[in-house]
Amino acid sequence: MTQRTLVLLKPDAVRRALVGEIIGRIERKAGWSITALELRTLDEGTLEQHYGEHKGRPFYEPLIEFMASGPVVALVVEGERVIEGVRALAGPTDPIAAAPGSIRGDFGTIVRENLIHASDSEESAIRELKLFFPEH
Ligand code: RTP
Ligand code: MG
Repeated sequence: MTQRTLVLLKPDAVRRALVGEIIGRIERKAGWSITALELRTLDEGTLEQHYGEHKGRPFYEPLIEFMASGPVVALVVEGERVIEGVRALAGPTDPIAAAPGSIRGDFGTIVRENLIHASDSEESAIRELKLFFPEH
């Protein structure tokens, strides 16, 4: 089942120069390919749409502020079961709970600054790809 997913390398990944390391892990997965990639600073409107499901939660405001604090790398990854696959490479949300070998487990610090976003379902992927790469 070929899928597409939206991946964001969060501002901490860019600041800590982990972009190459993280993209390398995605590229090494056989059969997956990167079909769009861009460095961009996200505005609050885009972030409010992207993380709208969390509005009202205590971590929402600091999350939006963090995600707007510097450029992110946005990419589209295409391949076999890539939605589930990139989530598995990333590891669980909380880096402390994430196993070594996963991106968050190897490099994550605190739960908010966990380096990577990846769409969590087909519905999310469709919505997020439209938001970030409408022309794609
Ligand atoms: P993401 O949406 O960024 O891919 O991450 P996720 O699915 O693993 O986690 P989610 O529950 O959707 O949370 C979105 C992002 O909000 C930050 N967060 N902070 N308690 C906290 O301080 C807290 N909880 C979540 C993280 O950056 C998380 O990835
Ligand atoms: Mg999420």
